[in-house]
Amino acid sequence: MLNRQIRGSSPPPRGGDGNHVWKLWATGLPQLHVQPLKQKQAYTIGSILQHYISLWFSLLSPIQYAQKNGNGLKGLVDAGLETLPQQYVQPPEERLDVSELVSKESLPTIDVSNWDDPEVAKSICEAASKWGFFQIINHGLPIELLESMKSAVHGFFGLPNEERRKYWKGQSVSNTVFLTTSFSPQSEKVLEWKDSLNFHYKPGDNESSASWPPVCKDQVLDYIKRAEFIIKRLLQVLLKSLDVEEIDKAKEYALMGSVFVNLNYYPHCLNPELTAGIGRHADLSTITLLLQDDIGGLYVRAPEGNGWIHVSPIDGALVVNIGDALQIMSNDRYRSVEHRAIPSRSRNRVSIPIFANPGLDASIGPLPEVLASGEKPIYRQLIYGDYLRYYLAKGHEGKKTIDFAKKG
Ligand SMILES: O=C(O)CCC(=O)C(=O)O
Repeated sequence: MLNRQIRGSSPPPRGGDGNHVWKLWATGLPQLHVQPLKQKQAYTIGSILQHYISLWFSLLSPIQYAQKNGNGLKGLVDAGLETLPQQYVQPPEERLDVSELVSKESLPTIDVSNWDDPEVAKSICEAASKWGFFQIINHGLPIELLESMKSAVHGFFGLPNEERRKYWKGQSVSNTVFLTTSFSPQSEKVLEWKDSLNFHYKPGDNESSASWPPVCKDQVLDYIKRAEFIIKRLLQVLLKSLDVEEIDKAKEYALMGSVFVNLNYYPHCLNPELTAGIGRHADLSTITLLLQDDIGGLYVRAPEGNGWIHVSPIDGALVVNIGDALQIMSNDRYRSVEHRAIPSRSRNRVSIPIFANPGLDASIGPLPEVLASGEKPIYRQLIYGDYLRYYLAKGHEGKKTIDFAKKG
């Protein structure tokens, strides 16, 4: 059977009388399935209008159900899908091909229990240059904190549709949190199998969190504040090796003046091999600190060739990756590397990236310290907010985005 009735806990607001059956036509045209006007019902303008409003809602595609009504992919999956909607089927060239998996290599895992150890600094900088990605252990964040963050994500996405919908992008009750689905649904040809609750945190701002969802607010705030220390230490180490001895206030703003935290939720998927939880992309941050659960599914482009390396979950570890902003500032000494995530067939995967970004009005470009010896700048000077706007206006497209910042 292709169709299943959408039976989310609470249908979106509509003009019907509650008797309507909502049908989901999973892969093709939506199926018409509307209650006829009741026999004894008087044909008032209101009832006729109501009938046509119901007709309109019954034509909803899965995408409208997920997006326009703010139920998200979570709502759509909960409603009971039996096939993968066509809109989520990636073209063959964008599916993860198992023959491209590189199993003999794995990302470096770095023990950072002593940040002042020159060997630790060396490993971090080498990993940032060669791989663009690495995992850190013994970073000081207790396992209970990491577990409580993962539970907080499940807590939020476990809320009924109408509770989650309060934060839906464009109508969120908070100025600094919004819920969204896929990445850039209005400009993507194929949708990504993911919902995400996105937080914008300004370091030092304790007020905006008052409007954050109560079910996860305390955990997110606590986590960001404690993770900030690790981000700072990583940036100090990475910048020192670029001959930047001190990170003053202006540099700090250019490195981490705006912080985004995403609670990513990848519902289980009937055909993970056909879809992408998140498509090939590189981050636009300076660095990203990612907490993933034990399910796995994150793949990183191998340093050589076209292969992909699976980032095996390590209990208590955090994944670190370099973003485009630091690749630009370091004039390619550090690499922002393509990565993607594939959902699980049987479990709902969560991940929590913290993106440390330059301030939106910060001017970024290759650092003077890097160019001091006469090295030619590969990138121009640009306002970070312009890069962000450019990046967000399109679907994911691998490493192409950084060309925007290249010198003409
Ligand atoms: O979920 C993951 O493992 C990766 C998430 C990611 O790449 C992102 O949110 O940009």
